[in-house]
Parts: sequence; structure tokens; C-alpha cells
Amino acid sequence: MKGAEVISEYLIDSKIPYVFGLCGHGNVGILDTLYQARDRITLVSPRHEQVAAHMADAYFRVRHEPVATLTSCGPGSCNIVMPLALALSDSSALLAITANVPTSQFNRSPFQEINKHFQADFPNIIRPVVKRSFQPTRVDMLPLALRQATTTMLSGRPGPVNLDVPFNVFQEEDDVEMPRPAPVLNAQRSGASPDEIAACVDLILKAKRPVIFVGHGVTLSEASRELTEFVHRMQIPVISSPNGMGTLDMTDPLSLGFIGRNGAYPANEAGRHADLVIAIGARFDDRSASSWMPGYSWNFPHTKLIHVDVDPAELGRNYPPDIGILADARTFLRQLLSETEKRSPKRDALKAWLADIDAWQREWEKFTKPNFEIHASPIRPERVVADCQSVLPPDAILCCDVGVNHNWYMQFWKARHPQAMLNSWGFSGMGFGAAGALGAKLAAPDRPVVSVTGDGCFAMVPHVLCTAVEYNIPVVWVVWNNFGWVSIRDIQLGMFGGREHGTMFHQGANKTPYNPDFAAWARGAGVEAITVTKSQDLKGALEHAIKANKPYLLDVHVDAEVRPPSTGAWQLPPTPHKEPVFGKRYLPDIAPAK
Ligand SMILES: Cc1ncc(C[n+]2csc(CCOP(=O)(O)OP(=O)(O)O)c2C)c(N)n1
Ligand SMILES: [Mg+2]
Repeated sequence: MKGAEVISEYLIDSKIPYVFGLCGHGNVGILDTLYQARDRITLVSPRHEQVAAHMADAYFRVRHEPVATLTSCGPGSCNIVMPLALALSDSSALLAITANVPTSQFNRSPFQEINKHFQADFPNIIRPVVKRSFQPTRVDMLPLALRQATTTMLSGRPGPVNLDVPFNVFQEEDDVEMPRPAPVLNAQRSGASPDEIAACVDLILKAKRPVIFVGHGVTLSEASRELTEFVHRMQIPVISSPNGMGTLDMTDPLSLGFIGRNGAYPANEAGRHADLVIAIGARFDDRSASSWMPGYSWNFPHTKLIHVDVDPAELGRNYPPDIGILADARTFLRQLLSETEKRSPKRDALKAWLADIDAWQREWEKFTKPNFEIHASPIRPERVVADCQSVLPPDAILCCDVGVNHNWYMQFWKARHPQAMLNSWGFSGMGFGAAGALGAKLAAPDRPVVSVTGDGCFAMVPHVLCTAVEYNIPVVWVVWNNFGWVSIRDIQLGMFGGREHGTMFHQGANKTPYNPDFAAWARGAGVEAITVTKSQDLKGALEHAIKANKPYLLDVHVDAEVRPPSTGAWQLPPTPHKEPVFGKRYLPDIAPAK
């Protein structure tokens, strides 16, 4: 077989239905092979490599099955560095196949070789942003590289992996045996020891103010059912990181939402008053920990911590746990379920705690609700979230982008199912929401897919419109148009005496707000579109766009002067942080909780 055939047959054997790829002289060899195999594996070719990788990332998040990207040598592959960093920091698997120069030309500086320090050195560019990079330089190296690459991508904490293939390796032939496909995600699960589980349950039954903090690990291990059962049995409230959202239906009274500066007040109150936190597949990054300043979101070590993760690097990274457990989230929850079943716990001890939680939820509701009912032009942010919530069916997929628009969704969106709210969280790469929606829709063709994307984010990847038309991918883009990079503008205004520089979109000396006419832009690409400036029109426009079942863009003019209310804090040392707008820091006695 030709090397390119070994690769494409392996992808097909691995039930990978798509390659999201962009051409270049380096990869024409495998493009021709994919042509021969086109009834068994589909090539989707977006207009920018960044989009290809965001699409693959979102596809995985929806289905928990990976696809491959294909890029050429040099610049084409350099364009996927950002989306791979994004996928790595959010534990999303994809196989990034990159092409390289022919091995016989290594070190001669052929067209597009990177060789300042080592021959065909693309793996060194990509190394920090993938779990592993493989560079097979002969066809007989492909079987092992393919098997190891796909196994690495899906095992433990999933993530992107690179297969870098010199031009001749696609073309040359050898007599090789096809490798076995890698085990699917979650085929192999780790668990806690019986002693660890007994110790956890001892702590849980002793706790008077316990809270569970769930992250992407719970989503990835598909532990929603077990989480829900455990939470209902034990009556322990749940705080969620963005990528853990929906593992417990967020309309459940025990769901407290997100924590941190842009979190919900009940979550921060519960986090800072808890005597025990059970963190499962969550990693206490700065944004979900109020930059680790005690008293805003958490109070470790005063609060006891059980921390469970499949990645040893996350256990104790920021807060040394009282019990650290290296285990898969679903296995751990099943083990807790069987141990607590044996001990038949009485939950009356939590009555006072649940009453506090209920009071915080009511205070938050009373504070925020009136703003959700205001009609205005430009539209208030709350209205956009509220109308999306009321129009989107529970199984719809929301693909979020980056910026203040996302902050509003983190604070107020109620995800009903896991894998239905996709967030660029760890790396916050702009364009993920607008581009990822295409991959999400290919992963779930029967479900509505809506991307909420900032005007700044969308303008980074506007060619997603072309791809939606070329491949008839009916996604709806809601462009949150506030005429600027407003999340960054707000940081400027807050920290630097109210001065704005380089963060709003202006035209001319008198600084008239400027943006392209996004709806006209979309129409120019063949996508139906409408501009919405009055809140009264938004709901109907969104309903219409979803019903149309074709690519659709709503250019929604949103008020840039209404800010999400902070309920925790965030700090960029050495600049000072701000106190929460709603709620306040709580510092318990220094002594750890008994
Ligand atoms: C690729 C990339 N470039 C820059 C940033 C820094 N950044 C974070 S949010 C943001 C502004 C986003 O603007 P927009 O999409 O309009 O969202 P808004 O905050 O206005 O809602 C920028 C520039 C980033 N996260 N990613
Ligand atoms: Mg904006």
C-alpha cells in the first residue's frame, strides 16, 4: 500500500467519518487517496486551517468520537497551532495530520521547510500544544505511529495528537500490516481504591456544608447519570465549570451554576462557606477560583478538599487536597454510589445548609431577574441570553465564543444536557464558537446548533460562511455586536483611569462606531441574515432562523455599557482586583475546618 492509503484506511477502520482539511503541495498525495476513498470518508475543506481544527475540536466535544484534520507543510500547519492549544487546554481529542517536505530534501531548505535547528522541524513548533507528535519517515513506520497516535489521543485525559508526514511517505509503497484501531474514549477506566472510597464517604457523611465542583472530566467520562443520582441521594449542591455544565441539568434546584468573578452568586457563596469540596474532573483555574485569593470563591485549606482527576498533574496543582484520587470520574461516582448505598446515610444534617443555599438562590434571582425583562435598543445582554434560553430546544447545541458575550452565558445559561454547551475555556481562542459550530452540526445533524459569537470573534473567521454554504451546514450565528473588543475595553476602563485605546471599532477622527454590515456580509456569501436592533424582534428572528434549517446569521446589536455583575474576583498581579458587585468576600477563622 501507499503510505497515504495506510493512513486513510486506518482512519476508515477507526470509524473516523471526516477529514477537515486544507490543501497545499505537501498533502496532495493523500488528497488523491481521499478522493479514491471519498464514499467512505468525507473531506470537508474550510477556508482556513484554524477553522478546520476548531471544527474537529467541537465535533469531538459533541460526540466524544474524534476526527482528523489535514494541513500542508509550513504555513498551513502553522495555522493550527492556536486551535490545537485550545483543544489541549480543554482536553479535546483530534488527530492533526500535517504534511512535511520529502525526507530526501531534509536540511536543504526546500520550499516551506523549518530547519533552523533541526530538519523538518514542524514537530518542535507543535510540541507544546499536543499530547505527542509523531513523525514517521518511512511507510513501514506508519502502522505503529498511527496506533500510538490514536491511542494517546483518547487515553487518560484526551487531547490533540500530531502525525507529521513527509511528502514521500504519502507516495511510497510498502508491504505493511494494518494496525488495530485504538480503544475508543473511556474504554479503559481507572478507579479509586476501596480505602480511598471509604475515607471519602467518611468525610462526606461528616460534612455539614458539602459542595461538589464538576468540570470537563465529568462530561468526558460521561458520568451525568451517576452524578445526578449521587447528588439527589446525598442532597449535595453542585457548582460547575463551563465545560462541566449540563452534567447535572442546570434547572435542578441543586445546580448552583458557575463560580468565580463571572460566576453565579449562590455558587460563590456556597464555595466560600463550604466545609467540604468534592472536585471531580475540575482543575481550579484562576477564573473558577477568583485567582486563588481566599474568601471570594473558595477557602482552602480551611475547607477540606477531595480532588479526583485522571490527570495527576491537576491533583494539587493549586490546592493540595486532603484526599487526592487519580481516577476516572464515572468510576469514582459509581464507587461512591455503592459505598453510600451500603451505609444508608440520613441527610437531615444538611437542612441548614440547603436553607442557606435556597436563600442565596432567591437573593440572586431577585437581583438579576428584573434586568431580564427589560426591552431596549441596543439590546440588553440579559435579553439575548433569555431569548436564546426560551427559543432553543433543550437538546440544542450552543457553541460559545470568547469575550464579554461568553461571560454572560457562563453566568446565566442553563445547560440541560452534557455536551450541549461548548466553551473555549482554558485557552479562550477567538473564533472557536463561530467555527466550532460547523463541526458541532456535522456531529449532530438532527439538533439545532447555535453559535453565539462576538463581533470581534466573528470577524476573525468570517469565511465560516463560505464553508456553511459549500457543504450546506445549517448553523445559526448570533453575532453579539457591541462594536468592539468590549471584554478587553472593560478591563482597560477599570484599570487605567477610564482610558480606551485599541479596543473599540471606530471610523475616522471623530470616532464613529464602525463595523461591517454583518448581515450584508453574510448575504454576500449566500447566507440568509438579518440585523436585529430592537429586543422585541430578537425572539422571533431567532425562532425563524432555527426553523429555516439553513445557514443563518443574526447581527444583534447589544449594549456595550451593561456589564455582567461580578460575584467573585479576578486578578492580574500586580494590578489590584475589584471587590464583587454582588456578594462579598468571606474569610473564616484561619484554623482548618474540623
Ligand atoms: C485569538 C485571540 N486573540 C485575542 C484574544 C484576546 N481577547 C479576549 S476577548 C477579546 C475581545 C473579544 O471581542 P468580541 O468577540 O467582540 O467579544 P466581546 O468581548 O465584545 O463580547 C480579545 C481580543 C483572544 N482571546 N484570542
Ligand atoms: Mg464585541
